[in-house]
Amino acid sequence: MSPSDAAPPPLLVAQRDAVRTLTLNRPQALNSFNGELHAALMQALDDAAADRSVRCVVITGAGRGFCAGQDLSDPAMAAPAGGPAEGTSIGRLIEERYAPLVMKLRQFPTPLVAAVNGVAAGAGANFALNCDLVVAARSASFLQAFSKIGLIPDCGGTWLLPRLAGRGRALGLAMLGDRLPAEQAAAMGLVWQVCDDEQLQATAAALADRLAALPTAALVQTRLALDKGGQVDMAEALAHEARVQDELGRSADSREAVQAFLERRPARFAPR
Ligand code: LHQ
Repeated sequence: MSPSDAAPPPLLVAQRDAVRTLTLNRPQALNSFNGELHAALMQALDDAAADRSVRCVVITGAGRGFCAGQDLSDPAMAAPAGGPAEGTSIGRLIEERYAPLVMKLRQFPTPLVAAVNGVAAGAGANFALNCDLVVAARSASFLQAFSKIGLIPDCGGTWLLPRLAGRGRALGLAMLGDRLPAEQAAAMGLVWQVCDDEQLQATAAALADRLAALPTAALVQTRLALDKGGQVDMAEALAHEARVQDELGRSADSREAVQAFLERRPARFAPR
């Protein structure tokens, strides 16, 4: 077999300055998740997390789609009809693949930008929405495809959608499973920014550069604190803010930033 006969890698990894870009690369199946893509993505996220030169990760898709969720032709999808709820292969698939992926994203040690280049469906939509900032091409769309195949939103959708869009809109999106165009997704609060299709990668790169230039630990603690703030009462949120602020306030990043402000110069942050 010549090298040109080899199957293309399911995920492309590129680095520019402090920004690592991961491109889902199964365009023939709208970058839906099979076992190989899932494993490559988990490994690439671990690699980026371990590489201290990486200060922001951008996730995008090759071809005309972002990600169509679970690959429905994957043999792992063949759950026994009417079988026991516990231990079916679909339940295992979620526990073994999607839940660890979502937890990795929510706890990721750098900011995450989703550059949604086309349709994001099912777990693919909620995968994008689990990133910190979502930039979408104007022609992109979001689709809670689950109800149409007799399932509920997964990949964290049941937690995310009511928080991002409110209960009423979450129910409309999840029950009807309509294609939500990027502009409407932005109006509902799911998406940070919509741009012209040809500007998507440049827009995501500019956003990633801005995030990479900020103190990474503060950005990550911001995500964690906002997620916590949505679940605790004010007293607990205030206590958490005091604890984290105390820790961050003593960090080299914060000290350097304050000093740079006083000296009217740009801050120089050490690798994270
Ligand atoms: C696909 C897929 C796909 C395989 C397009 N699989 N080939 C997790 C774990 C366990 C259980 C279940 O749930 C989950 C989470 C989930 O993600 S469930 C939801 C799974 N995703 C879907 O139900 C979406 C299925 N896809 C679609 O509805 C459409 O393809 C959308 C609306 C995304 C795009 O429509 P079109 O732009 O018209 O494209 P297309 O349908 O023609 O698709 C293009 C190709 O991609 C086509 O292959 P072909 O060989 O005919 O060109 C599709 O078969 C393939 N493809 N999604 N999920």
